[in-house]
Amino acid sequence: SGPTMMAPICLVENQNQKLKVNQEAVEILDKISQPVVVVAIAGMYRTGKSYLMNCLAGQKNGFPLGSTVQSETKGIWMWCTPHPSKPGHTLVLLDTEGLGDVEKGDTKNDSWIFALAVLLSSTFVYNSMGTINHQALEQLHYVTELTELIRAKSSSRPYEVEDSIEFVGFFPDFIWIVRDFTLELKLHGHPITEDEYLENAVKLIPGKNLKAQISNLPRECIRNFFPKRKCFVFDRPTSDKKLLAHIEDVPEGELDPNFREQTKNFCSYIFTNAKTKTLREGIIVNGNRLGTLVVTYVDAINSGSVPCLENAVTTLAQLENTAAVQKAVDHYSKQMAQSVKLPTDTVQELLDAHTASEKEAIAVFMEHCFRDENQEFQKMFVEIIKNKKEDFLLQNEEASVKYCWDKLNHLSKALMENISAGIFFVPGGFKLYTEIKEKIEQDYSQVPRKGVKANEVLQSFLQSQAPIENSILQSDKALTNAEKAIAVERAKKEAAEKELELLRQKQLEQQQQQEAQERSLEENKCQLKEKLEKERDNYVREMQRIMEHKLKVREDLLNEGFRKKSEEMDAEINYLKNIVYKNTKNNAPLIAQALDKFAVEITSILSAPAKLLGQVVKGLSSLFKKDYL
Ligand SMILES: *[C@@H]1O[C@H](CO)[C@@H](O)[C@H](O)[C@H]1NC(C)=O
Ligand SMILES: CC(=O)N[C@H]1CO[C@H](CO)[C@@H](O)[C@@H]1O
Repeated sequence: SGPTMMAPICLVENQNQKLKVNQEAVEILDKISQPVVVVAIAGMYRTGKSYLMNCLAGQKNGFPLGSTVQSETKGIWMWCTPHPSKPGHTLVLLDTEGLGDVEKGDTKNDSWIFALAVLLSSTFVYNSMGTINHQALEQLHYVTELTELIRAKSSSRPYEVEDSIEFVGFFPDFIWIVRDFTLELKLHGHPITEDEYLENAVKLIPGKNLKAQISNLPRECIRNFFPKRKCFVFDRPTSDKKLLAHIEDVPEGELDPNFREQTKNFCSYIFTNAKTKTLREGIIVNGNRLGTLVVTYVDAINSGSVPCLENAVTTLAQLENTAAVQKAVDHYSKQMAQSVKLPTDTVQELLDAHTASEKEAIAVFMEHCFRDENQEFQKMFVEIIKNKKEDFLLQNEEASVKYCWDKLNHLSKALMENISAGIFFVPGGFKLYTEIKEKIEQDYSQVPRKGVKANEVLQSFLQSQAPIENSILQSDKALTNAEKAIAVERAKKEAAEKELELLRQKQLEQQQQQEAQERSLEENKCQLKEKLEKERDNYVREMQRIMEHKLKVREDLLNEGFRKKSEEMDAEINYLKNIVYKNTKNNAPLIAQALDKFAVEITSILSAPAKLLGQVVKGLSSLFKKDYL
């Protein structure tokens, strides 16, 4: 759902040398399930960036402006609005307040604020005054610190590549806004575009001296980390200094027309081009995830460690995969409840419903899970579903036993009473008893939907009758000893046949269960394979993108005459090439390996003995005995 915020709220406070997440702001984010487009604006204080934020939010008042913010909290301010041109998306505006403002105290933690804004945004706007010159680049020294403040991976890399190699994979698009721009857009006398102006400004300065190296550092960082760069220059909004200090109160019409036009262009560029925030490999960030990211990163910073994208993704995955398991299990239970009525006629009928429900549930799990390392969550899911299935089988048996028992109880009531009354202990009593017993069996066979335990319950009943049946036989004076012997033999034979039949039924059911288990395994494997391939393709695509960017940077350096610098990039490029090669379709035994390992583990989960099954009828014969004999 979309948010409605009347005013910005502090998201991360930077005070008393500590960063603190504002819980209230996180709660706002938690409620946003829509994907977010996150635009952060950074820049030295009093560069009028709040005015831009207000325009992006479609309001004039909101982000406190530089001239009135002396008492405002340093840190990151947040404003969420429904995206004006992307339906179903939320635009999250982040304003880094007080960067480089010594009056607001310690500026050391400013680097963290800058790093956080980079990590959280999908478009990063840097706002500066005048021109892009040496001083402006120096003020952007924060970018040079990013390699120390941010990590992509938690584990270390091979020595020849920096961790920052993957920054381009998750860093935001970069926009440089130059305010109060008074120069002409010209290079060597030729008109140039704003973008060309920026590109020219971040060209490296030749020379090996320290001064050149220091000047080049922010330039190199911008070129390396931000593949997509854009520049906007703005005229002075008004020449009236008094108006300038209260620009939020100045009627639109009194502002410089060029400035108004430039602001409009900038906003419409953002609305059309600013991307949905993704972490990497296509993991889309919604408001809820953004909130988790803020908390995870700030926790890392405050605990003295470096915020790491990989760890943040792991944290997110833990949370969301737990929820994915729950959603999938709920779906299974719901489907089962809808598709079968217990007791079912056969075990197969229940297993078929299980297979169909499980297939859907796996799809629900796959839809919501990501980065399920070692398939830990899927294994958890498989085990829960297995237990649920066994519960259903058990309930099915219980329902059948109860139903059959009730029916048989009812059908044999008069017989039992007559036995107690001694009616059959007369000459010819055995024949009479046998006829009535057979009638009961026949009536019982006519009862519909007795369920899976129909035969077993009957058998149990017949067994419980055997002793009394035998005493009726033995005391029947109408029969000769030979006839009695034949009757005993026949009873034994019938009992043995029924036992055999039950055994066959059990074996069939076991086989059906085995087959259902194999179907579970196959379905889990099949959907996992699809998921792993998709994740692998996303990964390869991302690595390719990073590689393309590196190749471009390398080529630019070569064209600008920095041969040595360009050659220094070869290690990184080869490293990426190798990753892409290893993961490309036909060269990837990795997925096959993962699937094999998964199959072994799942088989052992699925074939673990069920705890209670098969125990239901065992206690039943004693029930018959207790109640009737
Ligand atoms: C039980 O005994 C009564 C009277 O002796 C008889 O009418 C009835 O048919 C008998 N029923 C059964 C099921 O044995
Ligand atoms: C969160 C953080 O990095 N805080 C640091 C802010 O700067 C002071 C030093 O000025 C450090 O002591 C804090 O750890």
